[in-house]
Amino acid sequence: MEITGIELRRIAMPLVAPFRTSFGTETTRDVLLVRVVTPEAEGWGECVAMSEPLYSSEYVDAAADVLRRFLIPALPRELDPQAVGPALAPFKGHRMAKAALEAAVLDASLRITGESFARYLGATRDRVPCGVSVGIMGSVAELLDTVGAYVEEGYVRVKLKIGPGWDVTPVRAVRERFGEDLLLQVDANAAYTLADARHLARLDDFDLLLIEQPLADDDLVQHARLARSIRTPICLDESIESAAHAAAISLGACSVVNIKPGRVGGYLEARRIHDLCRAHGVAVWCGGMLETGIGRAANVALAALPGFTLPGDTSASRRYFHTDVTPPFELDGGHLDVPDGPGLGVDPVPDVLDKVTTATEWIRL
Ligand code: SMG
Ligand code: MG
Repeated sequence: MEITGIELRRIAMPLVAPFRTSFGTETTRDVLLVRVVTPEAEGWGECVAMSEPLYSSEYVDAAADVLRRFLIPALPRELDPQAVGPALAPFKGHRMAKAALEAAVLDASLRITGESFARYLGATRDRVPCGVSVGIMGSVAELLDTVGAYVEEGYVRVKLKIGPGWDVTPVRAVRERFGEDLLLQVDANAAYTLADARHLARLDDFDLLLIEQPLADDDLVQHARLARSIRTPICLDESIESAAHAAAISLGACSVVNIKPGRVGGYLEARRIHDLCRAHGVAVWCGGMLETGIGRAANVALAALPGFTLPGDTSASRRYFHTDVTPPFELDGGHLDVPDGPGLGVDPVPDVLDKVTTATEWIRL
């Protein structure tokens, strides 16, 4: 099956509430969608790059540029998901852009064969338990209200974004209010240095599941040192961009890995990291990048693999958007159902998609 063309579509998705992390505040999700068209089916991929290079070096304009200039021209015309990674490998980095293109090819291909993402990836469950990621707030009172509402909705695990000046106090307040049974973890998005080790050790009192990415992306050796001086397990996010990086586990730099398909260059590499971690008895969970229903469908499929033993940042559509571009993912007893239709198993709603579209570009192959 030949690919006839590829559409790059930019959409602007206002968030239900601003999402503040240690590196910035998102109010509208600026998303690049990739649509791969063949005579028999089309497939969608969502690029998780943010509008500014603050989470990682990637950003949406750069992703669109590298796709049109290098990645799409190098893509084999024959629709073959396994061939995408090797064809794009000569181009360094740009993993989020590569992941979106590979996902769109994979979706088109699976829609033709009738297989779901979940089945193709090796999922063993038809629903996945969901956590929620809670941004930095203006006050502890506001944080407690927000967390309370999510707990009420049924989320089985809460992750608090932390940073210098917003760490021990909010974590203690949430632990005291919601008790020992709440599964609780924190994410620093690389906001600390090893000089903060004693301060971070104060979080050991709160029985956290893990602390995610406390130090800089390239501080693998420092993470290994930190791991020896705090009891809270360290989970890496930004640091792990490939299965090769996941070998950081053997350095003692982390004992848990957050797998985000965009960050690692695609769902196939994400599955390789899952397999590697599983073979070493390392827990993994599926991260989130404020995806629309398109990226969420694929993430939920990935999260249904057997090694994903911790709840992921795979929240319901309404946690992010008033109107999602697909029919909404809804929480049911703290879980999301894994789509089982061909490919992603969900389709964008054309009217909604058109309303949020800010630009489209058609690249004929
Ligand atoms: O998709 O629910 C979500 C967001 C989860 O906290 C989340 N993502 O570092 O893990 C992370 C952040 C990255 C995105 S922040 C804008
Ligand atoms: Mg993170």
